[in-house]
Amino acid sequence: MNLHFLPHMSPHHGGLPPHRNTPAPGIPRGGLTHAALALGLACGMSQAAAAVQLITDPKEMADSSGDIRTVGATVRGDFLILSLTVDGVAAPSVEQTPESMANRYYYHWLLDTDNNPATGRSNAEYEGNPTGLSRPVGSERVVMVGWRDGKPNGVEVYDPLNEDQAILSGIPFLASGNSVTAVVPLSALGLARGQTFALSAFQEGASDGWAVDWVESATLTVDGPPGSVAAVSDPADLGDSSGDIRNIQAFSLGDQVVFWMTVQGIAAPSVVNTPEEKVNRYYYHWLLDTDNNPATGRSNAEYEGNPTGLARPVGSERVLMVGWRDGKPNGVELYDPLDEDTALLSNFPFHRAHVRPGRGTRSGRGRGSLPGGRLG
Ligand SMILES: [Ca+2]
Ligand SMILES: [Ca+2]
Ligand SMILES: [Ca+2]
Ligand SMILES: [Ca+2]
Repeated sequence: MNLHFLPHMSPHHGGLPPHRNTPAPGIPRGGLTHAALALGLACGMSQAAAAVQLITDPKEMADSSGDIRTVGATVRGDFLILSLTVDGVAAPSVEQTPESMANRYYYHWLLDTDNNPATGRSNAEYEGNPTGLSRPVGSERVVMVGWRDGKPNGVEVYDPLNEDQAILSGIPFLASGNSVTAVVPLSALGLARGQTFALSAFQEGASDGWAVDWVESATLTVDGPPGSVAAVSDPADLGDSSGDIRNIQAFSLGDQVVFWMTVQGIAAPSVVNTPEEKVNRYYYHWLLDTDNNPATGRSNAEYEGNPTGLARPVGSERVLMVGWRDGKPNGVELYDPLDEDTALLSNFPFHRAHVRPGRGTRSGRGRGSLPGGRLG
């Protein structure tokens, strides 16, 4: 589930699901972590606009794809946007990988969040061999996007001193042409606005005897216009332990808009995650008042004849819906709420990011099945 897409028009609407679940009060929600759900729309994405390029790196790898050439980062509100450009194709199909090479690429951004090479995991050496970098970092966080056999293979944030426990998995990323871009909440990185950190990266893939492409580092400040992100918070007020909206955010990324939602419990739970007396059926809607005029479009001041009690109602021209039923997507559409039966777009990709509450393991995913000792 990645973001390299151009949404397609769908002439037929799959039939909108009912727009409400009747919640029952009184379910305790102690001990729950929150989960996020994000989605992006691409319309001729311009990667150059997405992130500032900070680091350049030569061509070194034997594979025609995956050789890091630039690394970039930019801040949008509470998110860090990380990018890489490579030779060839960032996330190639199996056919695009030369026969003598392996379709298995692991991109890593290294974040030295205290800007101190003496703390965290150093990239001055790897598996006992010096990397030869002139400006090594000591990383406190790694953001990894793995790609294997033409599909995502481990997309995570982790502490490199505790690799077996992902801090956040399933983060939104976009692989498009020669670039890959990831969207990570600053909170998962332990970064605060105004602070300085160092950034580096490497790509280790299965080609050419697990050759590694190291890059030098750059130092940057966590800034960027906070006003470029719109954010709204909401209290817990539903009976189900999952699906209760906590926060919505949206920001532009190149030619895309990324919509982000965090909920109580799990955004897209499996059937077993839903309490027995509840229904595994969730419909998330982002309402877009595209002319910023509550008097036009569909008002959310009332719903089915009842006032909603909102202090700042909108009049929506567009609704983005992600439906989830029985542990699977169930209606992923953009529509005009005054003409609900016609989807303007359908089945655009969305991501489900999970904060892991306890001990999660990366074994068997991502680099977990590298030859012994590769993880150091
Ligand atoms: Ca390179
Ligand atoms: Ca450090
Ligand atoms: Ca290099
Ligand atoms: Ca309007």
